[in-house]
Amino acid sequence: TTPQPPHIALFPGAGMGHLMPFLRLAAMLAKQDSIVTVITGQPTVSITESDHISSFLHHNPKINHLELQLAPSFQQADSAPVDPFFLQMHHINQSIFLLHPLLSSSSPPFSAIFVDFPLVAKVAPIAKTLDLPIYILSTTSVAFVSLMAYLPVLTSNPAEFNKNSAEIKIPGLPPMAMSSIPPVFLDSTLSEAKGILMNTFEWFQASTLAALNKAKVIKSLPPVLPMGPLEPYHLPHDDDGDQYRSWLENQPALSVVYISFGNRTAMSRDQIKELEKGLENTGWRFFWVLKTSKVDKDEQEDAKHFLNHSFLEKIKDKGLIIKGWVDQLEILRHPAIGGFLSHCGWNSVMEAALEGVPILAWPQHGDQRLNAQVMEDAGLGLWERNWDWGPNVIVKGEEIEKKIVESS
Ligand code: BUP
Repeated sequence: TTPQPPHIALFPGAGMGHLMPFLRLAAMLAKQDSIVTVITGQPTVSITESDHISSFLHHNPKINHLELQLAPSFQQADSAPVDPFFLQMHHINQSIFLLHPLLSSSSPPFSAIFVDFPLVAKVAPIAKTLDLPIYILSTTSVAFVSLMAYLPVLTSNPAEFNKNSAEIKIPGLPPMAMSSIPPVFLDSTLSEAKGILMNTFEWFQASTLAALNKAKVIKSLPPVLPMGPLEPYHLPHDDDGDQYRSWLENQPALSVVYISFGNRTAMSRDQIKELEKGLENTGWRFFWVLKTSKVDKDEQEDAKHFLNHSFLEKIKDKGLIIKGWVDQLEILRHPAIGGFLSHCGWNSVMEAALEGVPILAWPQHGDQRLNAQVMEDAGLGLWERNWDWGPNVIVKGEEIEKKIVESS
């Protein structure tokens, strides 16, 4: 008898930055003749996520889909405004009791489950009762995984951990500013997994990888396996992209700066004005993916209402501003693109590395500052450390202009 192919469950958390690497891995596994089932929390936060899931499944009919219907009893802990994507991670975790019946009733039975790291703590006990090996697919850099692994060690040792000190030292990483440590995701359950699959490649983060795998950070960590950049899948073009495709076709080689801060970073009106000024003064051509709210459902106004009329007049053929989803990888791959002003979401860093596009980093929160440092250390670009985000922090147009010119 021929052996049964393995049946792999893939379980991403919330946001496109988490969904995309899981779907890339799903497509890679399906090509290797595994049976693949993607599990998603429903409803999703953004329209982009639900549209993308539908389109992906439509064009990959061999891949199965299970929906984890989020429990209606879920209550938000307090009424303070919370990032809707973090809230969704919490919501999925609160509804995790629904996962057991989904996993246990599958035919053929599952051979392994690959989960997003914010979900591991809750999925691990369920996987254990089903005797199902659990792996993490990391959506971030090895440096950030090191931090996640090491922080519980630090915090459990008050002699070493002093919140007032400016720096912490983690094996395999340069000393790190205390301020770069994000307060979320800090859970020691990474060691529950059989392996941590990384969307990275060996030399991009060689010393950090070596430190982790030689147990220099913590002893109980499973193998950390670089397998990136994850191979992109292709979905047929939709007509929405025709405008920017033909615009790109008309630009000289390496003449355009691509500007995007990911799918969940909204820019304030004041900061938009400064970025306009900076771009106008550089004289560079640019392709700007503009987001003014965290979740696409909340985007209402047309881009032009946010932008200065004279700016739009002046940049006319030199700049393109798109509000809405674009095919970022296709853009980075285009010969007209010469640079990338990026928030350094990890997928974006890997996509730029894959396509050889230099980055000017403008990270905001979470893992992005650490990713920016990794990106700069690997020689892929520059990070201006003083640039920040927030209601009271505005990076001036002159500074943006100076750095774009300097990094080009
Ligand atoms: Br915006 C945008 N088109 O218009 P990151 C993003 N992407 O293809 P983030 C598009 O989404 P989190 C768009 O190529 C990358 O694969 C992009 O992931 C793609 O950042 C992904 O770069 C975005 O990790 O993710 O969105 O901040 O914070 O959820 O990790």
